[in-house]
Amino acid sequence: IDPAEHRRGAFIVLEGLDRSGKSTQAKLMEQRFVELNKPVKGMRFPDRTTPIGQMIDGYLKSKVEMEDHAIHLLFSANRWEAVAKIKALVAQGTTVIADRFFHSGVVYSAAKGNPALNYKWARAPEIGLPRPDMVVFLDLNPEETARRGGWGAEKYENGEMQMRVRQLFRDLGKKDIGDWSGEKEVIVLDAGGGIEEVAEAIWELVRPRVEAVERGERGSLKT
Ligand code: Z5A
Ligand code: MG
Repeated sequence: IDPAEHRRGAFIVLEGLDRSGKSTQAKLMEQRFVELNKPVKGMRFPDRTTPIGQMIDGYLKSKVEMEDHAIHLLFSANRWEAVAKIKALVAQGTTVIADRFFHSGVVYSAAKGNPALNYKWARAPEIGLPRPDMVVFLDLNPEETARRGGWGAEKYENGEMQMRVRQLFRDLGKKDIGDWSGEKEVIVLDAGGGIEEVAEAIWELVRPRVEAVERGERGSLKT
């Protein structure tokens, strides 16, 4: 391949409350790339398949108790162990779609209300992770996500926690990433419509960003 022709892949993240439709939408987005003949790889966090991921799984299922900072660092470590893979995929031109990434890590820990674990502390172990080209927060009223199947079985799946998480994500929708580009930390998208409708709205946001990456306008993956 001519190096001038070789473009990196994009790194796209879907965030949202529990049951907001992240996994459903990540799959549908992946299919769009496949249909367009663009290489794509889906990933999810926590990745419960690794030894660290299994410890996280035990915590989320309330099989083991863990100190707030300790579990926070495990969630972060679970991302760090995937960094080499993400970078390699993106460098070879494959777009990576992640179902949650570090914004979940920071927001969920900060939402616990532990005075010893504020937003700044929670952000620190995430510094240096690849920065997504776009983070879309699927915004939905927690009362609605609760009506969808399976809610309520895991840690954090209670109304009060979900309300705080939603507020913190909405705040990130107003926060600049801080590199003068004017981009926000996350793009808040109303995810209350039907599955196809939401998929279309996500694609309208993601497609131009992916095309900018393909034209080389966004340079290499930032941290
Ligand atoms: N967590 C953390 O604390 N720190 C971290 O660093 C990370 C995570 C990465 C587990 O996450 C917990 O870990 C989570 C955050 C915390 N705690 N909470 N809450 P997870 O990613 O493993 O689990 P989840 O994503 O929260 O839950 P989920 O069940 O996978 O939800 P989802 O992927 O967003 O939803 P879904 O499976 O696509 O859809 C749920 C159902 O709704 C399903 O039946 C769909 O068919 C239906 N659905 C989807 N879209 C629609 C629409 N548009 N209309 C109607 N019905 C729909
Ligand atoms: Mg999911």
